[in-house]
Amino acid sequence: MMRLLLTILAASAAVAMLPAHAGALAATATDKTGAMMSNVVIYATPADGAALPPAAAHATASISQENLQFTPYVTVVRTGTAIRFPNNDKIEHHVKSFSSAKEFEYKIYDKGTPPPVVFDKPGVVIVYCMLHGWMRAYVLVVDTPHFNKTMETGMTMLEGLPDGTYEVRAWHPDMGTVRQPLLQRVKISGGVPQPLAFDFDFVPKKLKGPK
Ligand SMILES: [Cu+2]
Repeated sequence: MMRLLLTILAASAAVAMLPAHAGALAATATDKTGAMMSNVVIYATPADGAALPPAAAHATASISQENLQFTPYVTVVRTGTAIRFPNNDKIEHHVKSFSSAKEFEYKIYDKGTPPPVVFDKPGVVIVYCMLHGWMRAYVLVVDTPHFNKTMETGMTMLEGLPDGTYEVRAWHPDMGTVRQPLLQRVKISGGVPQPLAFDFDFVPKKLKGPK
């Protein structure tokens, strides 16, 4: 009986760890022609000053070099995340960023994974390979744990958003560091996912590959 009681207490404690009221956001992104857009980063920050949960102590991500491309093309991380850049090709790459949010460089290397780079400032970081002009990756560093990016379907979900009002931004790599993300305010109050549509006024550039 005692054991059962303890189990019930433990279970209710676990439930109490979750936000009392949490909802979700179902975002879609379309381009100027109405076509669905992938690789759009959607991120939400509390508009009502609500505190964010602390960042994970050792958040990591990975951007690999594979078949003469960076994979994935677009990465979104919370400020403080360490990103590794493994080279899975049999040839050399020279990885470099000139972006003010994070300048770094891995001189020519052809195997293994160099030490990770900690992305400690919010902003857009463009990653180049100095040997292969078409190779490019984008990292958007954001001050919130509530983010995702749209899939081929142009859709994505942000889940586990505590109830409240949010500023939701949508950014595509073609906007670079210059253009501001699209912005909408939305109120989350549990229940069914809140739909939110972002309509961009351009058509994404075609990605370049090895010639
Ligand atoms: Cu390269």
